[in-house]
Formats: sequence, structure tokens, C-alpha cells
Amino acid sequence: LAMEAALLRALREGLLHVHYQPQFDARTGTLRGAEALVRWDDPRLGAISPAEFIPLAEEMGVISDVALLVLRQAVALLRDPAIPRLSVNLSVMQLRRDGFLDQALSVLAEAGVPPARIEFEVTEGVLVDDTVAVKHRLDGLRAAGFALALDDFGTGFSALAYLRLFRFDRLKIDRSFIRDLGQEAEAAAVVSSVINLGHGLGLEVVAEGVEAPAQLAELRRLGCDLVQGYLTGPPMPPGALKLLAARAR
Ligand code: G
Ligand code: G
Ligand code: MN
Ligand code: NA
Repeated sequence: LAMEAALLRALREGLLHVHYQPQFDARTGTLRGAEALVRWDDPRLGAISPAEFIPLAEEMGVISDVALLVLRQAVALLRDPAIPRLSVNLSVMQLRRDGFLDQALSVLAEAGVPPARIEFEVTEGVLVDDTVAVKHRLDGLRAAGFALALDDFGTGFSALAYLRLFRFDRLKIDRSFIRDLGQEAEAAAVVSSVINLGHGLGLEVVAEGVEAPAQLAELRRLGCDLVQGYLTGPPMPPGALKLLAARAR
């Protein structure tokens, strides 16, 4: 209960903020975008992980408030033309209900930012239940011009069936597959197959959790399009991303 009250207060008092983890072209090193990751540093409770408070926000029915806060901050940062695109994580409940598309479009219209510069990331879990309704909403987001990425790919079930049914722009290989790259031949076989699968479906493939130079070298060799991880850049405050984008120009 203490945590619930603290989350409501954090929302009210603007204690949630957003960090951004850069994504680079694997071959050229060009900055291609960044993933928005919400942060809560509470004066009394300390730093609380989104893995903990996002499910709580869903239970409490305030997930839309969190999502719109993240989207507003991301869109404000996109006023900087040196930042190509920002990715925002969506949770199940936002796709179970109507209304998110219109809210998102009005946030972008107010700032004069085109939807193509925002990508929404969903995990396979989002696609499993209520598939028809969720597909309708994801198709709506895509028709409005937003990009879509399938996050944590390979960790869920029935991934291949969903890849045919849903239309994505990018596939993010889960970091558990990247971890053993450059050490185990089996890991390279799995990652290579996912990259070829993505390319066969016309998708760009993003590797997440890239931590070591050997992993990056292997991803390049296998033809992975984009990389994200502690090696190339940790999640950072908006000011740091702006500096990085300015230097990259
Ligand atoms: O950044 P970190 O490793 O602490 O993130 C933990 C989890 O929280 C990740 O699975 C990430 O996708 C999720 N997450 C981070 N920010 C958001 C957000 O704004 N919305 C949703 N729904 N999930 C988020
Ligand atoms: O579930 P999702 O992929 O959205 O989670 C993103 C989370 O992964 C973020 O909380 C971020 O802090 C974390 N992360 C980012 N880069 C790395 C990395 O190189 N290694 C590991 N282990 N975690 C990472
Ligand atoms: Mn993500
Ligand atoms: Na992910």
C-alpha cells in the first residue's frame, strides 16, 4: 500500500522521468534512435525499477498516465532534429482499450512531431490474449504512421505465427541470445536464423544487450541492422542523448 500511495504521489509531483538508450547502425555506427526507459527515483523509497512499478501502475489503472508522461517527454526531446527516432514501450492494457491512439496523436500534433519518429515496442505477451482487438489497435497505430517493434523476441511462445499475423517494422532479439555470442556456436546459429527470418519478412533486426566487442563483431558478421547495449551506450538522461546526437552529426 505504501508503494501505491508513493506512485500516485510520484505521478502527481512529476517524480517519474525518462532515460534513453541509443541504438546505432551496426555497420556504420550512425545513431538511429533511442529507447525511452522510465525511471522513478523516490525521495523516500529510493530508485524503483519499472519492472516493479509498471505492473503496479497497470493494476492501479494509472498505466495510461505513465505512458503519456513517457510519450510527452520523448516527443519534447524529438524537437531536436539530430535525434532521428525514439522508441516507447507499450504495455498490454493500453492495447486492450480504445483511446490510446487518439491521445498519442494529439501529443504529437501539439508538438508538431510526425508519428514516424516514434516507435512503439510491444512484447509477444501483448499479442497472445484478445488477439483480434490488439491487432486492430496495432494496425491503427501503424496506419497513423507510427513504427512498431516486437520486443524481447524469442522469449515468448508462438512467435512465428504472430510474425505472420501482425505487421512490425523491427524485431528486437532478446538479450539472452546475445549474451553467449562469440562464445558458443549454437548462440550464433540462433541469432543468425532470427536475423534471416526478420530480413525475409522485410523487417530490420535490432540486437539488445550488446555488452562486449566480440558480440558486436559477431552481430556485424551476421548482418544485424541495429545494436543497443551497455557497450555502445547505457540508458542516459535526455541532455546526454542530445550531446551524443550533436557529436554524431
Ligand atoms: O530499464 P530497465 O531495465 O529498468 O527496464 C525494466 C523493464 O521495464 C523492461 O522490460 C522495460 O521494457 C520496461 N519499461 C521501461 N520503461 C517502460 C515504459 O515506459 N513503459 C513500459 N510499459 N515498460 C517500460
Ligand atoms: O525489456 P526491455 O528490453 O525493454 O528492457 C530494457 C532494459 O534492458 C533496460 O532496463 C536496460 O537498463 C537494460 N539493458 C540495456 N542495455 C543492457 C545491456 O547491455 N545488458 C543488460 N544486461 N541489460 C541492458
Ligand atoms: Mn523495450
Ligand atoms: Na527488450
